[in-house]
Amino acid sequence: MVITNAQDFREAFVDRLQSTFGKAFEATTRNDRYQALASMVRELTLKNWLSTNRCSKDEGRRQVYYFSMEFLPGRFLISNMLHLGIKDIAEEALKELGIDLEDIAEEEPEPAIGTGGLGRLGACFLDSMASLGIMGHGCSIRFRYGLFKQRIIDGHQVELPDNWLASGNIWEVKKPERAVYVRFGGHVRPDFVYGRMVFLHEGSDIVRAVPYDIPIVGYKNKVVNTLRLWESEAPTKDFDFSLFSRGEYAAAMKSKHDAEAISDFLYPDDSSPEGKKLRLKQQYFLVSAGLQSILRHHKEKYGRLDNLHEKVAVQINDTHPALCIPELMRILMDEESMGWEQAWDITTRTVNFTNHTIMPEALERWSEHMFKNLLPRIYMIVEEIQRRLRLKLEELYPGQLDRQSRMYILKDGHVYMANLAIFGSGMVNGVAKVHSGILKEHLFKDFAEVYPERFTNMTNGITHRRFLLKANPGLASLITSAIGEGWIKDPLSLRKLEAFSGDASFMESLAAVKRENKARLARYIGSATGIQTDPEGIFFVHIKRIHAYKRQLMTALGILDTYERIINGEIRDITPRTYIFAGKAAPTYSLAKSTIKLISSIADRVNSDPAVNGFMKVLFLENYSVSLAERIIPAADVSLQISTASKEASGTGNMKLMMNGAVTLGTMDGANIEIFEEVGGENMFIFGLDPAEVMSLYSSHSYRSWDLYLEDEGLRRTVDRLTDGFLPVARNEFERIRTHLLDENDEFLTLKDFAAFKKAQDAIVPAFKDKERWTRMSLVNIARSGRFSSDNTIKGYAREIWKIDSN
Ligand code: NBG
Repeated sequence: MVITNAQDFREAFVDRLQSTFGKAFEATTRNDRYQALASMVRELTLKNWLSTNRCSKDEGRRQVYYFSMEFLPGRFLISNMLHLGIKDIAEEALKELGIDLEDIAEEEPEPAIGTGGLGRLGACFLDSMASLGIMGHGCSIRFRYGLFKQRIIDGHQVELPDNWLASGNIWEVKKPERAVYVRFGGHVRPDFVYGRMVFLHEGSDIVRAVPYDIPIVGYKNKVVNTLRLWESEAPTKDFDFSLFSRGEYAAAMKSKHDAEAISDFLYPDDSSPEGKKLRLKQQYFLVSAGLQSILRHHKEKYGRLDNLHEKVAVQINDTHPALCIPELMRILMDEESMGWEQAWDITTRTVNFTNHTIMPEALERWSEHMFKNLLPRIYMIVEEIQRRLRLKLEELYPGQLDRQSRMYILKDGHVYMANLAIFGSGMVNGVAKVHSGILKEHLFKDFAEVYPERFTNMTNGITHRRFLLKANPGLASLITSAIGEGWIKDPLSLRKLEAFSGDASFMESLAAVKRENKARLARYIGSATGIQTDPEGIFFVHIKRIHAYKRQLMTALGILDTYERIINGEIRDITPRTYIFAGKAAPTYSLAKSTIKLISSIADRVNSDPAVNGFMKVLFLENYSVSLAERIIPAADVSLQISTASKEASGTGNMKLMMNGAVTLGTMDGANIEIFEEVGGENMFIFGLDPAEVMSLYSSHSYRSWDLYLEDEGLRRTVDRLTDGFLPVARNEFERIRTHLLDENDEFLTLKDFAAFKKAQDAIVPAFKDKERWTRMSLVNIARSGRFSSDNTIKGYAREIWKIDSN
């Protein structure tokens, strides 16, 4: 298929449609059209995929493998078309046929294999690696249901299974011939073979891991990398026939079911021992399957493993894949007969670790008992790693047992995954300057003293190709008309836009693009929720996972307060304001789920009050996803990034919104601090405690939220509104939130920062009304966002951590 113009494309498309579905063009459905188009794009992709694989074979370049429990790639169709350079002609061809590309793209089921920032970052990195010509691949699990689908029913989050693979996935290629086997349970028997000690793993349950590869297309460079997702199966494929023929049907089906359960759900509920065991099984499954296939590939190519660290870099993301360390040791020693010293040297030069949060999730640990039963050989290796760690620490800090034990991997009946990850990695990094600083000075302080050279920072980034070029075509073409298309390959050149701040017609067009994007979002909101919003007003956007530290609660209380001040006549300015929320709460996280209900209740009250609803609207858009983000972000005026300082490792939504010209209302936290360095206080609204203040407040134990509540009348009124019948719900509905704020002493300092938040929010209205000033702020944000392209971040990883060229 050679396509050079719209006419060729149209003919090929109609031909494909008819030959696939055997229907007249007019009779084909939206889904038929999606399938036909996607199959054409896939065909073009596969050709490049083949040549990339060949070329990497020939050149022997170092391959990067990015292990992550989650990836959130979003839909592939339009992005792949853009990267192949065929979007414009395809769009034109489809238009001639009366088909809207954006419309049929909606047919693509969105991969539900991630929850938030960690997964989306992985996807941005894959995009940048491919676009920069780095041989970098993703490694994860093909979760059949992944994360839940969110519905909001009567204001409550309801979780439904997301069967995203129900009608197949056109982008994946199943590779059964590359399947590998992963062992669980059983026992290990040491033996001597030709005078050498070997470890025989007996009586274990075997699970078959089958890879499904998804092509990751580089931007107009013919490079196609791979996202490899593993699916678990029973080794016999169907069920254990010997059990079945003995009449043990239940047992036969159970082993099939147990094997398949590994790749059923992302982050299964781990409040029970069974749930914990399943999570640990998933982690080992991912790591073992991934490494076996990497090593097999490496051996096929080089016939040896002693050069593994020169040709392979493994990046482990959060501690979920930290078992890469003992598993690589196992393969090198048990299967390749390498000695401990050499295997350890290779492992620590191959593996690197990124931490993505300082929340308790960062400190994953497993019961030693469960770990040992499920992974007996890996446990032995971890024991030996611990023994060597202890010897090293005793040498460094003789007799200082407290200090030593803080770094232990095995202690008090648990396996500490972060300690394993740090001790077994070459480099350890956080994801923004402040976060990496906190890792070094607080969370991982002891290790940073032992290995200062190991710790570094890599500030996160986002792909400007998906979040600007694809998501905001109006802005992208305005930028290209002003500075040419060089910014797509060199995002730092967005800086050139600043020269246009005095160009009235450019600035007018910039404001017009934003207005159009807002009008488009308003139409979508109207059709999805029936609520009318005013695109002339301010669009406040707070979109991300719902979590107490991200303080959606503060935004909600702020709306409640503004609303009351308007109806009391304290605020007379009736500039229209629309507050847009989206995000999922973990199914077992009751405070976060109450926050969703609170936002919905405030929405019910405000949106139905004729005194304000002509100019004030509150919305919670359900089922936040990459696609929904792509819809909302281009239309945002104000980006809410208001986490409790020190808690948000980086944030990447802040970067996506900035790049689309939204102005940040935020705290000095995560990458907001670096955004501040770029744009300065004149181009964003900063408020509240900074990380050092928060940490000293915590350590001094001097904060009492009750005192604040009693002292500040305005604050008291707002908090009381939760439970005094003001909202259209039962009075005890938000008791949980009130308890969190007062009796539990407001862990995330929402009340403490509230006055500063109100002030900053109030300052936004006059700034917005000064159209020239606002458009200039917006331009500065866009122009200085290039630093936050994941291309930059990946160049940093390539240079400092993986030690490869990224041309
Ligand atoms: C998230 C952090 C974000 C950060 C992303 C990507 C997890 C566990 N962590 O602040 O909360 O931007 O990781 O690094 O999703």
